[in-house]
Amino acid sequence: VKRRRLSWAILLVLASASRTRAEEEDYAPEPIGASVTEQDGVTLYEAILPGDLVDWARMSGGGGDASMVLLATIERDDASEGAVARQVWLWSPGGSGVLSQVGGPLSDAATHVMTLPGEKVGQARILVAAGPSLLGLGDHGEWVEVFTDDFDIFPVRDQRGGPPREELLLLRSLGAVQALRINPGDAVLRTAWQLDLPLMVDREWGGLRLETPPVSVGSLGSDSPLRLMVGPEVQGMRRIRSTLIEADGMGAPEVAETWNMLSSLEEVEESWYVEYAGAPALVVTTLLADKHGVFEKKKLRLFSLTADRTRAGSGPLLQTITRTRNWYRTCAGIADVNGDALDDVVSAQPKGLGAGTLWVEAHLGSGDGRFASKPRGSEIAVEEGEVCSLAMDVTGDPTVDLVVIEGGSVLVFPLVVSSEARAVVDPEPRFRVSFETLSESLRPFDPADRHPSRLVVQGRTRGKRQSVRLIQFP
Ligand SMILES: [Ca+2]
Ligand SMILES: [Ca+2]
Repeated sequence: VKRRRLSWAILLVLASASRTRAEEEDYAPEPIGASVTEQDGVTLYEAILPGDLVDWARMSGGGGDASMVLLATIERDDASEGAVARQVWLWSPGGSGVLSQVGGPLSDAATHVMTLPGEKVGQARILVAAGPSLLGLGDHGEWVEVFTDDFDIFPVRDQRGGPPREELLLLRSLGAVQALRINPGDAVLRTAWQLDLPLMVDREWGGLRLETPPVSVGSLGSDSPLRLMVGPEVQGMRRIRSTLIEADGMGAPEVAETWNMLSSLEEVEESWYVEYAGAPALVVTTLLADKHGVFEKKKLRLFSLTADRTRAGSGPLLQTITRTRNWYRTCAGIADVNGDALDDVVSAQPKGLGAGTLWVEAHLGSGDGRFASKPRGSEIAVEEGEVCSLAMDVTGDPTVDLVVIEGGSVLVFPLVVSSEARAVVDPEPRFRVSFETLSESLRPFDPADRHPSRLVVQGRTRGKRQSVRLIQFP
């Protein structure tokens, strides 16, 4: 780090000597590697990669110290040489941080990395999805196919975008979801169970494209049954189908179809599966389907997901209009902000035509599926706070926090939990962690039952290197 600072210092002197040069020429690419620093009141772990990050996964280690497995492109001088190769890296952020290569180069068919606990305690397997193949490391560090499917394979994340439960490897492919585990007898990957999923037809591209709706894992603790949510699938602009899958142990999972009904012809813009009042629920934002007013504001709805054989669809528990114009993104989550042990719905909404501020609103639940007539609200000065999350607890209290990306900074606003308060968050963030650049991605590093979760963001360094950052808030 010292050497880097020194070289930056030299470069800064050079820069001031020749001010006409473009700023991007002033910084040489930083060395590949890992570092740990204290910055802006947080502990910041950073890995600098030679190529672009494609995917990452958390890997549990012995003693509770988790590592991160990264899949990145390989920097090449000769870009015309066909497919860009990819490389897996193992990053152990603890101590001063170690970044090491795993296995040999992969083709650009490699799109995802995943991990699965190994046979021994503290051991894990690193797996790479490349089209319909799952690759694992052979005895000599070479990538070998350990599993194959009929269609391309994708890992399933939890509903916050974080790591799912660890005992099974959950994979989604076209029209199916399956759970793999390592067979204790011969250490071979076997399918524990497989379920067919609905197929949706997408006509957007002039032809027919078959798609499987998104699959996510519920963020209940490891002592609860595994729950997966498939959807939402909107049918005929009024009804929303979600498929709930519950798997207890290794046996065949139970499947329940749930239906919800929008009160008018609406198009679903954003959706989040949540746990509300101890049961699975769905939050969506919508816009009117028949008229697209330029200044139309997004609608917010909360539905409970209950099995429904009639398929009529239950109406929303909560329906409200946001302060956000139709072209901005919002975020929503569940928390108890008045401390009555009943869940409330919180959402963050970019406000105004230019989204110059963020309106944070809480609807207080009264326990019988109803809500207080008047919501709580706070207006905070966040410029274009579109990339936000209300799904993670990063401060450890363990209420979810409002985490927002504003330019190159991560802002954390813990929710105000009080029976009397009118505000939902304080006007100033408790943390403001600033970087050279930040991508539009906020994901938790730790599983949902761990409080606090560390936060994963990515961006570019001054020397334009790919940087992956793990932020640990005190
Ligand atoms: Ca409450
Ligand atoms: Ca918190």
